[in-house]
Amino acid sequence: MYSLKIWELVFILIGSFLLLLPNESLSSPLSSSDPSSYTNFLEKRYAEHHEFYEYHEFHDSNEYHEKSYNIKITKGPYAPDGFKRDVYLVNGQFPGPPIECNKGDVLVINVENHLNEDTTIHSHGIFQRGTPWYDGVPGQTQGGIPPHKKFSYKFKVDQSGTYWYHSHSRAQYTEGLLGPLIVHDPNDPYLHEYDEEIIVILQDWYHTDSKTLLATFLSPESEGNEPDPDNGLINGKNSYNCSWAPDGSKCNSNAPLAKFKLVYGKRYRFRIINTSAFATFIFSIDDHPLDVIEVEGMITKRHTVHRLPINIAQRYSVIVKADKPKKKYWMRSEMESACFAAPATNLNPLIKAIVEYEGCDNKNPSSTAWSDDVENCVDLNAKDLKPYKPQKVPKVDRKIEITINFKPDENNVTLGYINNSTYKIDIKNPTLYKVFDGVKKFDVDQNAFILEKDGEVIDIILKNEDAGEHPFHLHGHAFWLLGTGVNGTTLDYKKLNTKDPIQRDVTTVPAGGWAVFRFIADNPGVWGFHCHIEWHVQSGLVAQFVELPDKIKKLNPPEEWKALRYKIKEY
Ligand SMILES: [Cu+2]
Repeated sequence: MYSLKIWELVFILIGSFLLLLPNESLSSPLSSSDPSSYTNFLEKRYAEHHEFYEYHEFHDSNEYHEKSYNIKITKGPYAPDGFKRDVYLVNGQFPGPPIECNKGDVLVINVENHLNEDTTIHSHGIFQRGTPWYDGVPGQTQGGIPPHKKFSYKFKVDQSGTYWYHSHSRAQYTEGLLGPLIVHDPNDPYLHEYDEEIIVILQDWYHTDSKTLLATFLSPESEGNEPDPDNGLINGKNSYNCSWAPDGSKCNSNAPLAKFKLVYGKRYRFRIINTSAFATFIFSIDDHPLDVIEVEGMITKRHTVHRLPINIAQRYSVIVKADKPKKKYWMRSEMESACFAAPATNLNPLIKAIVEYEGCDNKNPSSTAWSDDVENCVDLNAKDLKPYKPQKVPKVDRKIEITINFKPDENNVTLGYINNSTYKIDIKNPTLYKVFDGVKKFDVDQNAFILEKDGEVIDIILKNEDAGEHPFHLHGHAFWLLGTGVNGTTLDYKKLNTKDPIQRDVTTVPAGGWAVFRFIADNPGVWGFHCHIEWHVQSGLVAQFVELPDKIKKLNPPEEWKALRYKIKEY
């Protein structure tokens, strides 16, 4: 029998203690500037069909549990699809590593900004109840984190599901400053209906930096046509036809695709996140049906689809059974380029990854795509999604009508308008600071809606006069999606679904159509409401809800946050 020597025991004790330390530093080759040393965390993690995190290691929900992450933001050369360019890296990784916690945890994100520009981190979909200063929106909830400075976000997470974090500063997230944020729930009703989890990050990808793209987009020459992506990625990977790249580019046409290894007989929860700047996708895995069980934090009744439309910033969890013949299959993320304003050239809109069973042969997939028709440029039909548990939807108190459109300004630059007002970011003096000062009126270009009554039930009636569709996102809340419509902006209030609507935080407002969102004004804060097409954020299709200002003023924001006011003067 093997007996422990005393020094071994000491090592084990120290080791166990280190394991118990909540501060999880995501290791990274930060000292290196060699791009080949950068890691793709998602791939590394799932290459060995790894046990997923500690989601089964839930602690007592009554105890205080803090989970903290250190993230270092840098910029460096990287070639996700074989085309080399400068990208943003989080801990030297692209896309950024997953941030995970359990429901009820306090999440701490310590950000080190190693860039020569300011940045922010927004935890998309997290309500920030009691901590509105940590929502990470420059101009609305905080001054940016200055170059080479640190800032910590610390907030309680009383929700669960699939989220993501991303910079909300300029268009940084479109160049890689993003990652998944997953909140596990010991009481998830589906917890025992899958064996492992797999995160799938879909994104569109540009070979030109966002500053250059924005300069063109926000000039008369673009006529409001958004820049089309050059490519798309799955978990930060794809290949590219380098004959399309400009002369002198550093480009390798044989960049590898993402791979997902499955074990026959296991059931997987795929958490799919569209982190694009512009593109909506239709996601599928050949021969494998997808059972939708979660929409942006809301657990739904199982609903089986073969092809899943997913617009920007939307998330779905689907359960996939690995019960098909042991071979390789294509995972497909079809970019809906039909929704683009200008036709894309030199773009392969079919983004693929490989799903392979353990022990299958080495041949490339020869599987064929599902043939189900999916309507272009609209969401998965909300009528097919039902909350897992029945909910009572409160009656409306106040209706806020918002009309959106695009038109040229006095310089002939096409901008986005919310009720005829294009948003101008106040980078020096963001709204939440003003609220603490007692400011009650905001400039017209702040597109601020003030919600003063605690518990008031608000309906946003969004009318889209534009010929394109817009995925709208509300911060600080999930809203009940009461309905959407195409063919005109008039709607019949009596036909809205107030019986069993889903709640989510991003919905596509169809081209020339409408959508109605309901939420309860019970979360003191300044909450952004904007189209999540990043080019439209930059062209002013942004509003904000100043919610319960009297209650905001009773909160105690941290000194570190106060110090960020006026720090960033130019944007
Ligand atoms: Cu938009």
